[in-house]
Amino acid sequence: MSQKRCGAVALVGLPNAGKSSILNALIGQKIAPVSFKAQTTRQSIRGIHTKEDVQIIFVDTPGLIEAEYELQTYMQKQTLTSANDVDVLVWVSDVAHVLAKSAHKTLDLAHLKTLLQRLNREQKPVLWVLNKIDYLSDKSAMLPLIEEVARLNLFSAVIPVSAKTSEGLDDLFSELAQKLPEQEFLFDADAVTDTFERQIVAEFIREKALAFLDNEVPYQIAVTIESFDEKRKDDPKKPLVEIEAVLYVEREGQKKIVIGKNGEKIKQIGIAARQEIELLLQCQVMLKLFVRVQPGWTQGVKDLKKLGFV
Ligand SMILES: Nc1nc2c(ncn2[C@@H]2O[C@H](COP(=O)(O)OP(=O)(O)OP(=O)(O)O)[C@@H](O)[C@H]2O)c(=O)[nH]1
Ligand SMILES: [Mg+2]
Repeated sequence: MSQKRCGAVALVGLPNAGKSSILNALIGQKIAPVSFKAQTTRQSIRGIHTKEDVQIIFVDTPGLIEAEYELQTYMQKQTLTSANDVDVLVWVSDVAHVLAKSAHKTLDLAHLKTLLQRLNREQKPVLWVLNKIDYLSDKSAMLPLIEEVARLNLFSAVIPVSAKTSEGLDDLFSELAQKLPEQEFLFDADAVTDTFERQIVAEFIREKALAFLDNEVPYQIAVTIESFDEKRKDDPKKPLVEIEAVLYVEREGQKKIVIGKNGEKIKQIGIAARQEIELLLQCQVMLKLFVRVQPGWTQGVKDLKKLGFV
């Protein structure tokens, strides 16, 4: 029997690079919130993928930014802690972004080096993933860039992928597998995540708030699950999970915006979130959303803890 390999890999990088999308694509199920807006991920979330003799625990992390308020400080700590806890790091970049910058000679490789040093004090192997290659009509456009970066000796491999089409993800998995320690699996072979369903549900609701609300409002929303009633989940006639969640905002004015005229906005968020949650829980869901004001919650450690950022 061949020896099993198992280990943890953190997906790190700038906001919006597609880290959460890659996690979802790798495990074949959506557990991490995704949006076209930056700073979607606030808390690290783990997805597990097992193939033959290899099990990889992927850790999705918040994108790296300069923190300006307490919530962002919390997010950055999540990323640093996750990077410390794993065996291998994957630096994810948006290929279109990187190519545009390198074409204009604004790609700051020294800055990249500094960011990586901050994340990788123990000098673990780092892979560079160029994501969103589905955007490229000519993939050879990446070659000069890959050669330039190879000369820096920062990365043990460069792997072009697309979370959208899954192209390159098998290569990523195989490359990572070689870098993991030989040891028994830490989870069952069919496990997908060890993150609580409640947390994923709260994140899906926040994801829809990001999708349907503009400006700073969605960034000042925290979602808590007040009740998660599974009593009727195994009802053979009509399986149902009943969920009540609260969207916390910072100000009265924001509460009005989230609710919308005649409650239209919150209804829209609720319908979209319910559809996503039903896919996750594989049964019908009754979702009730409430909006409350917690003044300045993004600014204070005490409020953050109260709202589940521990
Ligand atoms: N075309 C294309 N779009 C992608 C791909 N991967 C991600 N996206 C899009 O890029 C945007 C950002 O994706 P996320 O997965 O939320 O990015 P992230 O790196 O987790 O972002 P943060 O959580 O803010 O750090 C979303 O609109 C995704 O749909 C890809 O391979 N191809
Ligand atoms: Mg994310």
